Formats: sequence, C-alpha cells, structure tokens
Amino acid sequence: MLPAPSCQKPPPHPIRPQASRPRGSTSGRASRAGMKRRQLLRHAIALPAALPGLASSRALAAIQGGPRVAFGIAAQTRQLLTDPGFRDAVVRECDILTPELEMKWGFVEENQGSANLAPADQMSNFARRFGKRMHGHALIWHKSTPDWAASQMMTNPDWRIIDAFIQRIVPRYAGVVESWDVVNEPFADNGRPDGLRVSPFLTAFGPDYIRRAFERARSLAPTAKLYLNDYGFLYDDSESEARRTAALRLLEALKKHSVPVDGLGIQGHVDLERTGTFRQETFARFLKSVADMGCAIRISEFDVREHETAIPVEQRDALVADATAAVLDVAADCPALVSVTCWGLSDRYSWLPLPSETAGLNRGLPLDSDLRQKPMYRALMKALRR
Ligand code: 9MR
Repeated sequence: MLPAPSCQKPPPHPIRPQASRPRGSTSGRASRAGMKRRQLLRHAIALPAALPGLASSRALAAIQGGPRVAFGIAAQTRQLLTDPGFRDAVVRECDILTPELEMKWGFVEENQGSANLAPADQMSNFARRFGKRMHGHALIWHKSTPDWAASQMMTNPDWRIIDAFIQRIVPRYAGVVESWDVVNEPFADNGRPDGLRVSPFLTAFGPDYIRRAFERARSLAPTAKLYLNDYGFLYDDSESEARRTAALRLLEALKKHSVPVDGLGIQGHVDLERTGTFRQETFARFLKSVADMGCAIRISEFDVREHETAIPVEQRDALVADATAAVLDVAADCPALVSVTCWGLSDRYSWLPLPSETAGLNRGLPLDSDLRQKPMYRALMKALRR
C-alpha cells in the first residue's frame, strides 16, 4: 500500500553551470545573450503600462514579483528559425523549452548510423542565447523508436542499442537540458496487472528496462531531473483510475529500489468531450500521492482539444479557458508542481486537429494563430501565480 499523504515540496530544479557546450556556442555569445535578454526583459517590462492587454507572462512575473511556477512550451526548431513573430513570442513568454521532435530517437537516428542532431543543437543554442531552460524529450518512447532499432531489439535484445542513443544525446546537452523525460508513455491497457504497455522495450527487456534507462540517464546527467511521463491521469473514470494506480505502484517500486526517478510528468492533454468526467478532488488526491513519494510534478504537455466548433468563438475560448483553470488550479495548489508546459504556444502550430468536417484551427493553446493572448492564456497565468 502507498504511504499516507503529507504533501512534500521537492527541491527546486537547479539552473546548472554550463558543463559542456554543444557546437557553435561561445562565452562571448553567452554574455551578448545576457545583454540581449536584459534588453528584451526591459522591453517586456515596459509593455504592460503601455498595452495592458499584451503584458507577457515574464513581464507580469517581473512586475508582480514573487515566485510563479515556471512556464514551458514545446516548439520545433524550424518554427523558431523561420517565424520571427513566433520566435519573439517564445522569447517573451516562456521559461522552459521542450523540443517537440528534435531529441526523439526516430528523428535523430531514423536510419541506423545517421545522426540528425543539427536541429536539436540549434534549439539548444537558441535556449542558451535567450536564457531559456530546456527539458529533454524523450529518451525511451515506443512511438519514436526507429523501426530498425525496434526490430533489432526484438530479435536480439541487446541493451547496447538503447545505451548508444542515450549516450549520444544526454551528455551532448548537459548544461542546457536541466531535466529529461527518460521513459515516456510506459502505461497502456494491455491487460497486464502492472499496467505496463507491451512495447518493444518491455518485450525485449521486461519491466526492468525502466530501471536501466533511469540509471543510465543518471550516470550521464548526474544533476538533471529525471521524469517518467505519461497521459491519461486526469479523469474520474475507470481507465484513468487504472493508469493512476499503475503509475503510483511503479513510482513506489522505483523509489523502493532507489532508482533515480525525480518526478512524474503528467501530460495534460485535456479533451473537452471528457471534461464531464474530470473531478478536482480525484486529481488532487493523485497529485498528493505522487508528491508524498518525494516526486516532483510537471504538467508536461498541456493543451485542450475542442470538438464543438459551431458556436461563437468567444464561447469556444471560454470553454477552453474553463477547462484549463479546472485542471491547473488544482495542480498549482500542489507544492510539488515545478512547471507547466503547453504542447505548443500558439494555435498556429497546434498538433491538435478539429473534426474533419470543420475548417480552421483548434483553439486549445494559449495564443491564437495571430499570437494574441486568449482567455486560456489568462487562466493559465492565474494558475501559475496561485
Ligand atoms: O506533437 C508531436 C507531433 O508533432 C509528432 O508528430 C509526434 C510524433 O513524434 O509527437 C507529438 O508529440 C507527442 C509527444 O512527443 C508525446 N506525447 C503525445 C504528443 C502528441 O502526440
């Protein structure tokens, strides 16, 4: 059984000294970046007085003082490099950057022996230049495992296949990536009592692949925070309950065996079709149980999936904002919460589809496709400052 609740605050994430630099980064550039950042901050701080509706998250935090939970977004390098308006919004708004694609195994090593690392290098250089923290995503994920690696694992379960990837990517971004999703989406309703997904990793190495991955990541990134990350923890139904139970049992077992897991990433993919089954008490209880194990919590992939689009846009935005507040207000009340990352900043680049017969974009991210703040943005910032 799990220990009795008593919510603990885990140590804050360190912003570590730069142990090593990926290509193209120099200390001169770093100090220029420092200046740029100060200029940008000054600019951002000047905004609210002139344009109250456009105050950025960072500007408001600076003015209002006091701590707020860190705000992250996932983005793609291409978006940052080719879309100056979007890039400026990212610089203005976010504290932590997560590469949506660029550090995934299948992206880096689509073919065995290939090494497509330039986009991840570019994003990490961007992060250094603008003083952003980075979250690495994701070392082990069945969906981003290249086909060649999955089939090799199944025919010849040799841990060195996985080890080579972890070793290639983790030390390269030491000093800028402060935390990693080490194992992503390990749970599924596969009929196993432990709730684990039957993936190539499980088939080849058994449940022990999780311990091995965390231990390897820790040996290569001694000060980075290491996360287990998954979806499906939000709702008050039997499916979510099974996933919550599986996660708590796994975390408990990992902690018991001193496996270096620092926290749980709770993907906040909210679905407006299911919000009727969201209960704040249930979610709060789960967060408390995670925190009681000494685990940090990240809301790691927050966005809201719309279904009803034949209503005025104000109503759509209000529904999205209400769903955001319902989840994030609870999360923000848990002292173990260290950050909230949206899976995208602007609807312009949302991965979320609308029903096929509907034209337009899903409106489930903080900024609209013209980079204007929406009610969701305000609900999010309010929660982060709770
Ligand atoms: O948003 C990502 C999409 O652009 C990619 O095609 C896809 C496969 O790499 O991954 C998406 O991000 C997923 C994340 O990595 C893990 N949790 C679910 C996210 C949405 O599918």
